[in-house]
Amino acid sequence: MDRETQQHWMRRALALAARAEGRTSPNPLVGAVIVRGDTVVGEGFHHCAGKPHAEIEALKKAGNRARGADMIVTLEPCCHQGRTPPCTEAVIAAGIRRVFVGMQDPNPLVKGKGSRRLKNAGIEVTTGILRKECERQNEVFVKYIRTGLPFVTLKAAVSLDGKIATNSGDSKWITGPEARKVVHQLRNRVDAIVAGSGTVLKDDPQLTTRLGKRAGRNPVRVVLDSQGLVPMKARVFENTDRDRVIYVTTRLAPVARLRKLEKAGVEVWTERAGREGVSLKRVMRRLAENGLTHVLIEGGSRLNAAALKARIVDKVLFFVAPLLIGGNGAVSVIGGPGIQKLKDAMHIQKPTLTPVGRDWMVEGYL
Ligand code: AOF
Ligand code: ZN
Repeated sequence: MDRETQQHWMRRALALAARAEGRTSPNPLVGAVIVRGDTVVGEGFHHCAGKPHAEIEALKKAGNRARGADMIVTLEPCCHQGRTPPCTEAVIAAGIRRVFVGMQDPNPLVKGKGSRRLKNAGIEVTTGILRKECERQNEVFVKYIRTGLPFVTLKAAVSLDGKIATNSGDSKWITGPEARKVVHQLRNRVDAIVAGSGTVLKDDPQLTTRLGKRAGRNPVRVVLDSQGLVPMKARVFENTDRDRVIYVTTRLAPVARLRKLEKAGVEVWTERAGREGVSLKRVMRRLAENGLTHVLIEGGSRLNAAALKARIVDKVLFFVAPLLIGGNGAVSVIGGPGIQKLKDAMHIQKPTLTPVGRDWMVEGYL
């Protein structure tokens, strides 16, 4: 199979995998295609953790036609018994002749061993087809499996002069409807959304996914409130029968209120109170341990500053509106003491700029 054909099928596998975006945590997104000559005889993707892997889905579709065929898969096939049996054995048993892999599995249980197992069984394995695209698609899984921490996206909506509200605190709306819709699409794909007490007290947000008629689901809501200032009636605490809500606080919070919140279906995490409230790193680790591997921070200037300082942020997603707000008292997107020297500024890697309605979306990595 020539390089171009391999890439063609890999693009198909990537597109299949993408269908489950936001639904597979803590597992990866994986797509697989089985071809004979130039016809697809089976294809599949991983739907959610605990369900069959992409390779198994594709093999099921292919049936007998898998014998002697080629498999194109975005991630190295697994060779371990996890929630499901090893894919390598199924691939071998089905008589697949060649396997084209997008990226090596960073999971130490599999890493390199999956491919080796296939090769030892006489299957030809080629790795690295559209590797960059495959790694990008699984950036959340890669971070999680390597560090035990979630992949963190910090989202903000700012004016051209970097403000998130006016002098008097008016913040609705800085960006237009198109940009706000993109935010709801993002909420639909992340596992958890984090806000601090400042934002919850000021804006009383719902932190839900609202995509109109189109189906979506709400991420887990996480409220950081080390001092216990957020009132029971805050909208983030609504619909706990449907959504998981985690309230992270410290011993500084009134115990009676915590019991009340728990009665109302809110999960209360009491963390150690450090000099600057709870340790964000600790909270992130705990979220990952709960299978929440993609976390969206929709904080105010204080949480944004704290998250950047704690170095938990992987990606920034700023919606920039062509507005000038001004005012010394108007809050800007990153609070705290900031830096003294420009050489200490954080550099955004691989920034991209995309127009969204009347606004721009600026994306990049830290
Ligand atoms: C998936 N889907 O399509 C592939 C995965 O606990 P398990 O059995 O679901 O195994 C999860 C691991 O399997 C995962 O961390 C990754 O290393 C490997 N491959 N996982 O969820 C798939 N191919
Ligand atoms: Zn597998």
